[in-house]
Amino acid sequence: MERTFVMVKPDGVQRGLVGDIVSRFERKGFKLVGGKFITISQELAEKHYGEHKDKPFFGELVDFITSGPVFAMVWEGENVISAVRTMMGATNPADAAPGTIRGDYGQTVAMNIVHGSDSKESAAREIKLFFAEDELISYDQTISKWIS
Ligand code: DAT
Ligand code: MG
Repeated sequence: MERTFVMVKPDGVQRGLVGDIVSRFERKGFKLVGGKFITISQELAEKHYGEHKDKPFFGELVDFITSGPVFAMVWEGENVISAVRTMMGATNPADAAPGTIRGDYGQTVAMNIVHGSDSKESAAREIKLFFAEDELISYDQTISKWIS
């Protein structure tokens, strides 16, 4: 079963949106297999956003993501990587559809509330960056046969 890395960013935590965001993925039927409330170090931020290191906004991005605690999670489910991206909405909340997390709650690209892996490769990389193997919990849900 596919897994993805999701994180409520410092703005989402400050605005009290952790519960709403977790609830959206729960109601979709995805399974939470890991979660931790942490403040990201400079080093971890630079690794996580390594693909953007040459972009003009890289410094601002690293400052923002380390500016307060985040809620990091791993979610599991059928096509969960692309489904989470769809549920998050476009990178710039100004372009994100109503009903998506960014479309419902965000205004600017610098504070777009939530992160989700964009491919199988980045999901594997990001999960490993934030979670040790024994922090991911395998368990059965009796409801799962009615979901996928
Ligand atoms: P996403 O988070 O949708 O995967 P991304 O990987 O292209 O988007 O960019 C990572 C984050 O960087 C994004 O969530 C917000 C920030 N960002 C992207 N483009 C930006 C820009 N033009 N100005 C400021 N921040 C930007
Ligand atoms: Mg990205």
